[in-house]
Amino acid sequence: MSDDDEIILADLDDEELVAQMFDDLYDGLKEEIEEGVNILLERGWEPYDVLTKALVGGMTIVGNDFRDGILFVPEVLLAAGAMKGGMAILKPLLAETGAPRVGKMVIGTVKGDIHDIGKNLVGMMMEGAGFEVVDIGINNAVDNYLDTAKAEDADIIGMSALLTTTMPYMKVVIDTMVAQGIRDDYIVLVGGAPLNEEFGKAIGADAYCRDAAVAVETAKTWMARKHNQMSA
Ligand code: B1M
Repeated sequence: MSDDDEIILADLDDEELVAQMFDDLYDGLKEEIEEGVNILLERGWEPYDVLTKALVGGMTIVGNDFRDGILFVPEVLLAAGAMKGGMAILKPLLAETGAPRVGKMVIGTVKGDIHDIGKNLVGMMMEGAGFEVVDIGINNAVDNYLDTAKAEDADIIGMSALLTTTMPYMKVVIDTMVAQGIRDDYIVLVGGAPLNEEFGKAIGADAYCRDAAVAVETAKTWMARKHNQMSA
C-alpha cells in the first residue's frame, strides 16, 4: 500500500483496528480515534473494553515514548486530546448502568499537577457504578478539596497525582484534615501512576487505588464499611 492510500477503519478487523487506533492516538488524530471508538461499539464491544484495550493501551505507548524522549509535550497534548475525544463518547455509556446512588465523591488532581486523564477515567467509572461525582479539576489546593467536600456533603475525597513532585501534596491535604478534626468524616482514596500501596499507607490515606476499576471496588467496600459502622 502506498502512503497515499487512505486506511478505511471500518474495513479492518478488530485486532487491526485496535493497532491502527494505537497509531492514531500516537499521532493525535482525534477524529480517527472517535471513529474507531464508534466502530468498536457498533461491533458489540463493551465500553469498558474499548476504554482499556484501545484507548488506555494506546496511551501506554505514548507514555513510554514520552519517558524515553521520543515524544515531547506538544505531541503528548495532541494524543491526550484524541484520547479525550474517545472518552467523551464512552462517558454516557459507562454512566448508563442505572445503578442506585451509592455515595458521593469529590475528585481532583493535586496542586501543581495538570494531568487529568486518569482522574477523568476514575470519575467516569465511579459514575457508571452509581456514585455521584463532583470533579474539581486539576491543580487543587487543600481548600478546594475540603470546601467542596463539605459543601457537597461528600462521602469520599479522591486525589490524583501523576508527578513524583506533586504526590507529597496528598499528605498536606490529609494532615490538614487531621488538624481540623475532620479526617474521619471522609473516606480518602488516592491514585496515580507514581503512587503505590506503601505510599498510600504512609500518608494516611484509607486506600491506594491502582486503576479506575480498583477505585470503584475500593469505594464500594469502604462505603459498605461506613454504612455498617453507622448502623452498629
Ligand atoms: Co506528563 N508526565 N508531564 N503530561 N505525562 C508523566 C506523568 C511522566 C511519567 C512521563 C514520563 O516521563 N514517562 C512524567 C512524570 C515523571 C515523574 O514524575 N517521575 C511526566 C512529566 C515529567 C510531565 C511534565 C513535567 C513534562 C514537562 O513539562 N517537561 C509536565 C508536568 C505538567 C504538570 O502537571 N505540572 C507534563 C505534562 C503532560 C501533558 C500536559 C503533555 C500531558 C497531560 C495531558 C492531560 O492529562 N490532560 C501529559 C501526559 C499525557 C503524560 C503521560 C504520557 C500519560 C498520563 C496519562 O494520561 N495516562 C504520563 C506517562 C505515564 O503515565 N505513563 C506522563 C493514562 C491514564 C489513564 O493513566 O493517569 O496513570 P493514569 O491513571 C490511572 C491510574 O493511575 C489510576 O487510575 C487511572 C485509570 O486506570 N488513577 C487513580 C489516577 N488517578 C487516580 C485517582 C484515584 C484513583 C485512581 O482517586 C481515587
